[in-house]
Amino acid sequence: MSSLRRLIETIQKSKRVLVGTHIDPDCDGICAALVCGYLVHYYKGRKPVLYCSSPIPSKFHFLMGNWKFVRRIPDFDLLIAVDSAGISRVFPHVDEPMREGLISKSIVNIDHHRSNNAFGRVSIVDEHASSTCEILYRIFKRLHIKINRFVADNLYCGLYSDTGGFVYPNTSKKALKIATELVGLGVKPTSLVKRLNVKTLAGTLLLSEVLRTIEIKHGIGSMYLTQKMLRKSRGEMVDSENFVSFLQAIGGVRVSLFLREERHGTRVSLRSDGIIDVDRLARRYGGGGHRLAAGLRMQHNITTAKEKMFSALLKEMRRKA
Ligand SMILES: [Mn+2]
Repeated sequence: MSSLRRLIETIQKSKRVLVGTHIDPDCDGICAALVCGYLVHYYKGRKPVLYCSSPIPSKFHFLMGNWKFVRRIPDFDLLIAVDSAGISRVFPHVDEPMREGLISKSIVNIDHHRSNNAFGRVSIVDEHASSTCEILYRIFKRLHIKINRFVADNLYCGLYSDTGGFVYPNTSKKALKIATELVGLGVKPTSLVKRLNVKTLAGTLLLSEVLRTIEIKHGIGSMYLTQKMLRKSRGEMVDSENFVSFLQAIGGVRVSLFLREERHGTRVSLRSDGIIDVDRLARRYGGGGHRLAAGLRMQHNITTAKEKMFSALLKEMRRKA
């Protein structure tokens, strides 16, 4: 049986469906969850619960229509995990025995991360897809489900943001063709993109603090964000989601390292122009992502994390050279 048939059968058989996206959700993760919510409603005539362990950043609220996400795990018998390379991305804060219990339920896994280990009973993973929304578009097409404006807007936003506005190397002919079709269905790119890219003054002041920390050595650009900067600028962590692109845009920077101080350790974002595979490196530290963009978390403080990551990146670059 095809995985699509199994997907539909599983949805129809289940009583309580939970659609879960990953911690620190990005636009693709949120939009994919909303589109999946619509899909489940289409087959069951009843809305599933949407779940995310983090709050949904307010700039994405306009995409949600009359949907909302819960942060407490409700009782469920089917989980559809979207845009999540592993189950711990959906349930990061639960302890091992509890996670085992959650995993024992029926799971559908829809994702495009290369580090996805095909968990779940039904696994629809395509690492060559630009975004999880691209995979969902194909699912809608194959099932001949009409794409209404709500779905079209969400698919477009997922595609747009995971391709960095149709400029990253994952901007394939397929992705552009889908975008064209979505515009044909009524999507208004100008107004959607304006809302997606809107900045707050506090977030912009935070950026100016972070940019001051830039250091470039041996083709590796690094910068960091501390809790103190957050307080000073009154910005929020979510404001810094795309900061690393400023670093990677600097001429001569081949690899970027962006460190963010969290309550218990450091969050690390990595970008590469192709000289090294940052997904492979991130996986060594329990993280992952894509070949040119990946992330991980370390228990160390920002200074130690920076030293460790810098030398790991340098070693990797010298090995490739
Ligand atoms: Mn994605």
